[in-house]
Amino acid sequence: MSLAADFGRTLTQHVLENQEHHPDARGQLSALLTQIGVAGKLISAQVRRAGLIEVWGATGETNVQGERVQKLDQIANDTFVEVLKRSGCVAAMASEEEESFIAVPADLAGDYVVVFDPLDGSSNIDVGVSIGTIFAIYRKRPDEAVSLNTILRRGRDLVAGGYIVYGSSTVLVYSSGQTVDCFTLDPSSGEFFLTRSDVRIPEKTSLLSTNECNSPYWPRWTSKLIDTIKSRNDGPVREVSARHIGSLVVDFHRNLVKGGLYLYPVNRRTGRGKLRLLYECNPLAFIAEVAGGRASNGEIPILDMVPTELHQRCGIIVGPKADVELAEKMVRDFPESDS
Ligand code: AHM
Ligand code: MG
Repeated sequence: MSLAADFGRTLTQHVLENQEHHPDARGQLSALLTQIGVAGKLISAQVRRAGLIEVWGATGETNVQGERVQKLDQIANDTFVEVLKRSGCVAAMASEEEESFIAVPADLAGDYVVVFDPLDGSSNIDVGVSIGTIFAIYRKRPDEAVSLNTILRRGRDLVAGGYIVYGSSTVLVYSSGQTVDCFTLDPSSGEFFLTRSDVRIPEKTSLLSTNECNSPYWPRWTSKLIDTIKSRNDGPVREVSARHIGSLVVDFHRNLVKGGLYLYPVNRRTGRGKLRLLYECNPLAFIAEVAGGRASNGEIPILDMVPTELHQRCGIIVGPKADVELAEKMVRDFPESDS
């Protein structure tokens, strides 16, 4: 990974220069990625005003410009939907905030299908803690009439994926399969500039991210894995530390850069996971794999899961390859049937 190696290169330049290396390159994917950058800037501007929006919302639903106040996750959703619709590049989309998928009217429809979580980390919105948008892009199958099956695709079919973190700075990360690259928004010029290129996830786990208060609901293997990782601190130097923000996309981004393992296993009592396969797990699994890491539901790679419902949830372990493989081994070694 090189830090700021090409500082000065904008997102648009980078997307256009990369298009010739992409098997799917026809210009529309580049236009779409650029428009996602535009949506990110619009949402970022609203996120920076979040506390004010909340105050205006609480005092009569009208802000100082006389506009109706909406919740931030609604604003983010509407912004993403509108920008994608008008891009001319999208045939269908699905959002974590929408009950059903959206088919784009024929006169505006393009070649791609986009799935997204417009604002991940809902519990952190009102308290000024970092949140983000997650997205993933498929190419629509030729001549396919848009239906639920247009959206229910394996992550392995993705042509691009990424996210935007609204943190101490606004960072857009994307990959179209070759490299993972990060762009930071310069608020004064309104441009995303390349700040990290060809990010590779460190091979060693130095951070552990999980909601440990869920341990009573964890499957057996989870505590065994965490004990094993913590036992690496038996030597004189601390090898692993805990970091958990509670916004998946932000936890993921920090782990990608610094080398962290994120876990949100299924609840052993309900048999259900919390995180959504299409909008959260697949895009991050795609980025993790391109960056040399791994993402698994404990049995198979996340990207190989075949979705059967739009809002399907699953368990996830994502991070450095060796420790995700260790988790998969623990899933095999400590089956629930033995408990
Ligand atoms: P959201 O999409 O409604 O924000 O829910 C997903 C979020 C993740 O960002 C986060 O990691 C997780 O839920 C936290 O859940 P919990 O409070 O159960 O630990
Ligand atoms: Mg989410």
